[in-house]
Amino acid sequence: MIYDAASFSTYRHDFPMMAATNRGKPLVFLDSAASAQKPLAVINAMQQFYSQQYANIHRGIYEISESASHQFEQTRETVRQFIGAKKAEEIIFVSGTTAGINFIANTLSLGSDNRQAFKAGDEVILTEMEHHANIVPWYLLAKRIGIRLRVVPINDEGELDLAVYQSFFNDKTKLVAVSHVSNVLGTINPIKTMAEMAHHHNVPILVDGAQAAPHLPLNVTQLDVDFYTFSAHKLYGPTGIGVLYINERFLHDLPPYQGGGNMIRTVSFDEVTFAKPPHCFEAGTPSIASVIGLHAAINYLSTIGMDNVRAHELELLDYAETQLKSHPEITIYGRAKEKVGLLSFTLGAVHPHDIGTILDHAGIAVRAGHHCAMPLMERFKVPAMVRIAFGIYNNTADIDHFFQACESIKGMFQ
Ligand code: ALA
Repeated sequence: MIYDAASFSTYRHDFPMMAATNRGKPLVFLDSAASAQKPLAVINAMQQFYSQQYANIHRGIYEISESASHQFEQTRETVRQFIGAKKAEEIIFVSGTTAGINFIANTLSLGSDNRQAFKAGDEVILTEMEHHANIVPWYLLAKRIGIRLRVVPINDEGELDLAVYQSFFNDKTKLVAVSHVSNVLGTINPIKTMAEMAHHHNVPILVDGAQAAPHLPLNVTQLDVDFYTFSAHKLYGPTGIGVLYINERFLHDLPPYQGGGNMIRTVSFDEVTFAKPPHCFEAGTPSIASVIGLHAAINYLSTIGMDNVRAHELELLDYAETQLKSHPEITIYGRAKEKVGLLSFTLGAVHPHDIGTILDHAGIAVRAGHHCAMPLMERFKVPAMVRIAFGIYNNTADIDHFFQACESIKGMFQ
């Protein structure tokens, strides 16, 4: 299907929240990077599962449990296709991106038969544009074990300095952990190139895909990454569920992350033997209905086509950037050549929280604050920014509402 703006606009009607109000005004939702709204397809799939098909999985020997297990495992296969993984067992269900990154930080910090545990002096390469979810787990390891964090700087456009990245590799480098897309700048990082450079030095790469999976066609095999993680709730799916892709070259090499039911073969007080991946990494009853909801979200997006999602968001970004020309008082942070559809900004000397509050009263939902990226705020020497972020339901009228509200903000503070 080739992108066509007019037919794309009908997707907005699939989202009941597009008819909601905010502070008594029609909702203008420009905060999809925080969490996306849900289409009826997702809401109905979860409601149907809970009301007609609900049972625990991988345990029951009755029909509805077998059917729930089947749907759960079918979702694994659907995720595999969606992200271009080679095998379904490379897909691990976790509670979200944060859990996926903590999973890798914790399992790599333990050793295995074939791999040394992280030790004092080992280095992990991060970047200046990371979300706290891809900083704090490594900071905790730095405090606990004494690993060293190397931070790749960005230029004023919000692009990584790859020469510095290249220069960081040495025999102490144990991992690269980088976001695919910055949640603040919208920059799309050159993951394939970064993975090639890391692998040249025999270093694995973990990618935080939270802000990429909802916006870009993905192929983890082509990107040749070792670990890739994202959340369902930004992908028009439910909260509390996400995906951790573990490349098969690591699948049998990581120790179990959490112990419990569902991840074992045999248990005695003297010895435990474990299930094969992916099940050995999924202890306890998972968020089954959320996995069903994720399945519906991916089916929904696949019907639209991720190329079309990308085309739509680029069109909105282009429209917003054209409007910006008549708003010189708005400073945009993040002018990378490759971006997704979001804009972070400040407006004159008005505090971003004031802007967020005024927009809120106009019915417009945006994020204002440090965006869980305090080092990036420091890099741009601002305490906070306002961010507008587009989803498949947004249209140019939403952007017009936003700029009209900016006019009134200017009026108030002049
Ligand atoms: N990480 C999400 C955001 O950027 C919550 O808003």
